[in-house]
Amino acid sequence: LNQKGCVIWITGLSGSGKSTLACALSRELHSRGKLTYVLDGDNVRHGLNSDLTFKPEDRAENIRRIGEVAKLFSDAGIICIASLISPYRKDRAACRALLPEGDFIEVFLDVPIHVCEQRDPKGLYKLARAGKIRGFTGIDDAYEPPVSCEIVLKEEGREATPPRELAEQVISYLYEKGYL
Ligand code: GGZ
Repeated sequence: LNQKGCVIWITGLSGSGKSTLACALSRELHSRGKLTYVLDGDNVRHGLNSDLTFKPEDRAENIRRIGEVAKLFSDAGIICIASLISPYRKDRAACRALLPEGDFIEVFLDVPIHVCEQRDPKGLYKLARAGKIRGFTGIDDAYEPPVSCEIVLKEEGREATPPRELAEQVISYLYEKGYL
């Protein structure tokens, strides 16, 4: 296997498009003959992390475990794409610290909350506004945006940027840094 592993860590609000981007990125990399693995918060919470809730200490543990698993994939030479809200800076920093310099690539999917709320694909914002979900990220739980990260993908307009275009920006970065 002629491939160096790394972790592409996608952080952002619920509804920002993290899972969609992870999937698009994975496809693009496969089409270039690269081996990838996607660790999606929402999916991993059904299995490995099914014992965890959304209270801050459980989110921290969710992020910690996904960070550790991502490191294993990266060690094995696989490009691991982690997509989870990972709202707290300290937890993301701890995952970064597990990897050799440069191998943790933090991607901030920067979509304003009003846009995420308009999309509301699962109706969760609506439930959170109605007080039926407590501690929802961006409503009554914090999201701490990265202060310095490798890639910022900013979406402002009403029209969502096609995921392939967002994925291409990450791919360019990977070329630049010699991962592709
Ligand atoms: C935020 C929540 C919550 C609360 C359920 N806050 O957009 P989704 O639905 O499909 O993805 C979200 C997912 C968040 O899981 P993560 O593992 O990514 O979060 S974290 O990194 O903070 O551990 C959302 C849904 O679960 N969801 N309750 N209270 N998102």
